Amino acid sequence: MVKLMLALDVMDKNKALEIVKETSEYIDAIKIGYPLVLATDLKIVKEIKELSNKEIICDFKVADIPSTNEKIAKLTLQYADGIICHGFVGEDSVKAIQNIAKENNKKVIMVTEMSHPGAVMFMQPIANELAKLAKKLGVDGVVAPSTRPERLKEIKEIVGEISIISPGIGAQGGDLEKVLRILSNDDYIIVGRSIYNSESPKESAKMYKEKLKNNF
Ligand code: FNU
Repeated sequence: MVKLMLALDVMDKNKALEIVKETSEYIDAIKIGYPLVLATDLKIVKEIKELSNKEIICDFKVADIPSTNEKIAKLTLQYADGIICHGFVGEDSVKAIQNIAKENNKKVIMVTEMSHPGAVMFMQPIANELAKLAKKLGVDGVVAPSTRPERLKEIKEIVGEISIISPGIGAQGGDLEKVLRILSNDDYIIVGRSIYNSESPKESAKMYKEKLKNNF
């Protein structure tokens, strides 16, 4: 079954913990990014891991020189199960993160093409090359857009067995039915606002989980 990753981009600690408790029976993984970590601190990752016992991925889109990437990965992977990085900075920068992740048995997920409209400007033209790099380096996952199913399909064909983590369902308007025809077991959809901003995050998470179970 395709897995459900909750993007927990709220900026209040209690709200974050509440949403995790409410939705945990329906979600498979939690993605924590800058909004929540900057509003609180990195230890929120540890707290949410202990509370939920779910896979926790830090979406820090790390994009620096190898030695700085290494420091960021070390700090993040003390608590998180995986980290998202950019590939456009080059092979050495990604490898630096992979080295830290391997030592700790953690995941590295690389962005190929982003889901927002602006990604067509600079990212889309190089996204297939990034997908090839992801495959060559043997990363544990790639981010590819649910907002452009035809691109999602192309990137999936390039990366083969590597898991896809796909944002864009819900608030960004991605078509879940189309996306589920492309994704396979062990891939993930990422859903944020349409769960945490809904009247009942629990019901919304449940609805997504059921759609994934029934393959729509
Ligand atoms: P929602 N995200 C994204 N597109 O949306 N990491 C990308 O290409 C990408 C991401 C994240 O729209 C975004 O930052 F690489 O509220 C947010 O955390 O469902 C989540 O995926 C989507 O949230």
